[in-house]
Amino acid sequence: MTQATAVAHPNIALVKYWGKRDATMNLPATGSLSMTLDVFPTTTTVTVDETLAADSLELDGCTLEGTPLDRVARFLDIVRGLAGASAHARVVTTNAVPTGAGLASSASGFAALAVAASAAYGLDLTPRELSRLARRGSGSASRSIVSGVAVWHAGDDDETSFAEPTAAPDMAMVIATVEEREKPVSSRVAMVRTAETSPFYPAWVTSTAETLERMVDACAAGDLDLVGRIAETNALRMHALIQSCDPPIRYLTSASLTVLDRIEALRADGVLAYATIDAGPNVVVLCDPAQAPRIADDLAAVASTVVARPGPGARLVEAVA
Ligand code: 2P0
Repeated sequence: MTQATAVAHPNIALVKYWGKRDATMNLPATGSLSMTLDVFPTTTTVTVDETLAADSLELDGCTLEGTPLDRVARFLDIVRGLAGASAHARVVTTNAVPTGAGLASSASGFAALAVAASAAYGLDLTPRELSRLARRGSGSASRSIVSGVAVWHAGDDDETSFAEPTAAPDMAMVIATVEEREKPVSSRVAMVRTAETSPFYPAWVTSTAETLERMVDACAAGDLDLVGRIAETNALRMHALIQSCDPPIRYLTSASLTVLDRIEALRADGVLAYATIDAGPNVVVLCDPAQAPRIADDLAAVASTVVARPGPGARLVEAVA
């Protein structure tokens, strides 16, 4: 029996991943760029046990079966394939996300699982190999392997599609939660519908490649204002794209728009603040760390707020042979 425990944090994309080129290998249609957070860690322990008849999954004290377990078991199959192993495993995971904060992301989940499972099955993977492995579980998880700001290269194949650190200015994010319910359509399903039905999808794919180049340059130049402008434009483009599906999908609510209005008002007051929004109604404000408390105070009238800073990449915290 071998056991390993890993911790990983969610990440928020400033250039979004929306669309796949290859669903089997989970290769994205475009590259993306994100900041790994220092809040809401996921801790996952994988115990490889020859006596188990099947894989099992426990999340926050509840035993899960069906789709979540199938997804984890398929991921463990990939790890077993790499390790030449056949034993099943017990996966026990806890999320430190306040219930329904909209950040219980598959990114921290599969990043922690990639690190814990590869160690438990005796693999010694490089950060790049871990990022490629995490990508197979969930695309955005490839970025949570990396500390701070990460660029995930779209790549041409499994070997070339991974995330790695990239130079960036110091920044903070104010997470403004306006709603806690589950999203109506999962990202995975919505991405497929977008590619199949939106006439704007080809334009998204070509324009995002160019956006990513400009974002990497703005980050390297340390130009936080330009980073914010590019990020907000990219996020609103993604939502316009998603809304253009047939049947349409709309993640933004009136509460999201209220936060966007306030961010515009803060900017009019000279505060550096730009919005990004994932596949849900909650808004994340990119800002200068010194101004984060002021922005959080302002938004507290309409949302519950948490300030996040760049956080660590996924890491092994314990391994028992
Ligand atoms: C992102 N999102 O870049 C974008 C923005 C949501 C909105 O990555 O199918 O859960 O597991 O590869 O990683 C959510 O997609 O999708 C996501 P899969 P994932 O953060």
